[in-house]
Amino acid sequence: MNIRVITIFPDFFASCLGEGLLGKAAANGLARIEIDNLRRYAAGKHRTVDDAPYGGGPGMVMKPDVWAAAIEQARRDLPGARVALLTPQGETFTDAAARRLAREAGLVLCCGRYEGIDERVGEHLVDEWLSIGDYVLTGGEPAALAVIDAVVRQLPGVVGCAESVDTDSFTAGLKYPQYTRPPIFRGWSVPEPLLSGHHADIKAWREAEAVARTNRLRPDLAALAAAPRTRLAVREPDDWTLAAVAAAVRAYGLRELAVVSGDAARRAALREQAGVRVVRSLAEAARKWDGERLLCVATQPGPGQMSLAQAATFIGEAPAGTTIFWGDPPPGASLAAPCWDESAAPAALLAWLDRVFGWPRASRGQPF
Ligand code: 6GU
Repeated sequence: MNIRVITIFPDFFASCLGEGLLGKAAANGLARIEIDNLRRYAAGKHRTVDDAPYGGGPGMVMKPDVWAAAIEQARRDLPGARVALLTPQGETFTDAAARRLAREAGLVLCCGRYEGIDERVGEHLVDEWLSIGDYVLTGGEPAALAVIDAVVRQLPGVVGCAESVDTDSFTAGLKYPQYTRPPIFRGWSVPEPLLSGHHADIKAWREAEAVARTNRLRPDLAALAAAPRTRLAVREPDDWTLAAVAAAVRAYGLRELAVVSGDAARRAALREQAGVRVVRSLAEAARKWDGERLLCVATQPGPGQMSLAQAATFIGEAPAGTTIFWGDPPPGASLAAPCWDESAAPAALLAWLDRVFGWPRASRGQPF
């Protein structure tokens, strides 16, 4: 992958990019990282890159012509590259964004300074805006380093063990804790299952720890991390609803879509459709899904309805997975509030799913 950083502080990057896995990735030719000095594109003896803001006020604003020349040169040199502006106003950079960017042939990172770049650059010349979190840095350079590090480690071959990239934090919530010898250190012992040598026990312990820790330390990620073990089930959807819920299942990375239909002809037709599980009755299917939780997004008010946050925790806490059902709830089912009329357009269900699985939005890949 070709990465170019455009900056007025080229020296900022030298040592960081030469060290560790980043340095190795560059040496092995897995990532070619170039630092481009923005001043190269500035005219005049002083190579001025900024000017006073229109409307007055403190600070200087980086000039659009200089940035345009640098970005256009980058697009010529790295055809098809994705051009990102680093700004605290950008979409929050996440591990999912790192995986997305790692699939690009090229990446151009434009480091502005905090006072800003002429707005027309961000509006017309770049493909996206990235921020690394809700705090203000003096410039985009430290953010660019963080982005480069996270993207490069996703490139095939950079981290020796591909499995390690997949099992690290955020691919599926937080990572399980690790221990090495000695088995007892200052009276603190290594959890028993890890010493047992039973691979199945170790795997189960690690999965349970990862879920428990995600719930405890990052409850905001709990439902998100549970998406791959969550099924969405709907009863007798019309074509529009079916298309909408299928798109939601893909967008949020849910495990599957199940369609409940009492009509044999409809079931036969639905079975032709790829990626849809077709079932005759929820009760019958639920017996097969034994051990999983069933959560009904309520279509009528009922006792014990869960708030959004409670529902997210409920989903996150279930190691064996959850089926979210939209339709008339069977007696005794867990209910998520608020309630809607099942006959209403499923917009409210989609909004509910977005609140539970679509946050933080940037980590969910493409919006739908
Ligand atoms: Cl990308 N730039 C600056 N200046 N501050 C930030 C940031 C970027 N991300 C978080 N804070």
